[in-house]
Amino acid sequence: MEFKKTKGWLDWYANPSKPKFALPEGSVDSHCHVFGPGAEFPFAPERKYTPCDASKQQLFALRDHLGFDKNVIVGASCHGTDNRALIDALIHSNDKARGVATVNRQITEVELEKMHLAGVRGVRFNFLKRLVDFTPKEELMEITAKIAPFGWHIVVHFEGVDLPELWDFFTALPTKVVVDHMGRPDVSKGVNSSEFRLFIKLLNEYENIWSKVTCPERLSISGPQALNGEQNAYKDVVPFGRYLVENFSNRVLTGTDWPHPNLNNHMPDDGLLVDWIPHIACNSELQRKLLVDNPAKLYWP
Ligand code: 0GY
Repeated sequence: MEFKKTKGWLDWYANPSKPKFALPEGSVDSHCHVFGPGAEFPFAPERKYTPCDASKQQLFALRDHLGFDKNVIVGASCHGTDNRALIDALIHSNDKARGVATVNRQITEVELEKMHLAGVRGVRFNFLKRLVDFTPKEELMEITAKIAPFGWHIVVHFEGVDLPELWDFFTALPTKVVVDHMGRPDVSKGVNSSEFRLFIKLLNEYENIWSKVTCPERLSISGPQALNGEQNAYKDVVPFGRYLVENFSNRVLTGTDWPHPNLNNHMPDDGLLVDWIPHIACNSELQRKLLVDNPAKLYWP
């Protein structure tokens, strides 16, 4: 099937730089996606955007170029609850990828078992209206009850402003819960804003809740340019990432978010994203936890 990309779609960066930061051995890119290819794995009819293709081979080549050892592939919303592209990438990864799937209440134990064998270790609940249609909380709780016996976790994706209304739901989840992109704060409000403080309170009060320290390119207002003559890109997101890495060092993950769906002002050089990591994890112990030990606990125990 031929797909026409969403108007204004930005394709992933073709020739990323080689990072200056040498990732520790065994590092995991804990948030990335595959898109199709559409001709082989068609995008879902209910999708809210149509991306460019981004195949498993291209993802694995990026992994090797940047110096990662493994990937955690998150089923992208353009595939809806069709996990075939994700499973295909997992089973061709030579045990170097684990997955986070999207499922609905019809999912059966047999299907979950097959997914587990392929390397799926979690499901994602997406609360962004521009990405998915609304799913009732009781359906999400039914899914939770089905996946919990497999030892899977739940990845939640929401905007920072929506945390107050989602608080009761998140804190009732019995599994480990991994929050995407630091809870997507509005970085212009600063780390001391009531919005980000509420997210910190969530992590302080619930030890089963983890955070991905990801997507500076998405959250940044200052952008990829060097600021004030200094060399680090996405500098305005650093205080958020550093706070989480230093205060919750055993419950943070990071990753590229390649192929970066729905960015509309620039497409990041993935090499620069790797070079952002030592600004949020400032010593080798924090770097090892963020990149190696923590993902190993969740995905390769
Ligand atoms: C991300 C962010 C986005 C998209 C998705 O599944 C998705 O389509 O997650 C977004 O548009 O902000 O995590 O890749």
